Amino acid sequence: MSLRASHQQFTNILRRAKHIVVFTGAGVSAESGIPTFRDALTGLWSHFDPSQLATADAFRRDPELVWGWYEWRRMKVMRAVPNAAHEAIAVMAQWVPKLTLITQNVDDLHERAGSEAPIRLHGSLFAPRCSACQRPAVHLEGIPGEPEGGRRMAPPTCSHCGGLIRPGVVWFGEALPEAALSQSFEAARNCDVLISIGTSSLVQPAAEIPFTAAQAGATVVQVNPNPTPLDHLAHFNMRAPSAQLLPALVEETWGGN
Ligand code: BV8
Ligand code: ZN
Repeated sequence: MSLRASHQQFTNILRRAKHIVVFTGAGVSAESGIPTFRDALTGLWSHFDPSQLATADAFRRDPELVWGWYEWRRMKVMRAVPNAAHEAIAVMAQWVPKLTLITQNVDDLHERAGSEAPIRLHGSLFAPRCSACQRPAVHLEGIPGEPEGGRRMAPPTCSHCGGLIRPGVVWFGEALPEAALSQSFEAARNCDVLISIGTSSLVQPAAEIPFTAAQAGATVVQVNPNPTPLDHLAHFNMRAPSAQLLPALVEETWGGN
């Protein structure tokens, strides 16, 4: 099939879709300047392996190092702005009868671009809670400065029980929120199209979601400049950065009419 014909076929599939799932990973925020998980973390954290820092064990062993890392990441997100990919996803939701946004990211750039209530599989940098009694906590106002000494910062303590406040994210080895997980697999089983954007498709159980959609008969589209384990399954592989590709895709599919 010529590239043109497959392109035509592709935009027709999107235009006819009743339910599209958009499934995002760190790559969708890369063009907002937020380092992805697999990029060597920049600057202060370049000699740390994220999967060694993003664990309850690391927080128990060195709460100040782990809290400082998350405050540094939260600061980067607060100083960032949503990019054209986040915005195109929010616009797409206005054209599609039903769009379910599922994100693995812990930043708030989808919401700040206008997407409503994304399903959050791995929590949020903006929902700290007590590591002992689990009560929600609030961050101090304003943007945290570069964590003291560039890497350590004492976590606040819970006003109720004195426990250490932890980031509201799902760490490696922790269970994902049950509701988010079941809603995500339900959407994957019932959608016409699943668009996977900016994820290395390595972290489980999230990485299972596009496979579930394909098994249920959905058309799977991948947007990623690099190869991933999803390559052999995706019906359409768009080898491009999402902030470049998505606005053009939305314009071409829905903009003209
Ligand atoms: C669980 C929150 C069980 C924290 C995250 C084998 C050995 C050891 C462990 C396991 C194993 N098999 C499975 C596991 C379990 C583990 C896992 O999957 N490990 C992997 C590494 C093998 N999973 C877990 O531990 C999960 N929990 O299994 O619990 C359980 C059950 C019941 C009861 C108790 C326990 C929990 C996983 C969640 C971990 N938390 N985040 C934080 O953020 O600090 S995961 C973290 O990595 C991110 O949230 C993200 O979701 C995830 C994956 O990263 P991606 O989003 O894909 O980003 P990545 O950097 O990898 O890739 C970016 C992509 O973007 C690249 O492909 C790149 O090419 C592309 N890109 C770059 N620029 C652009 C772009 N794309 C488009 N445009 C661009 N411009
Ligand atoms: Zn507490």
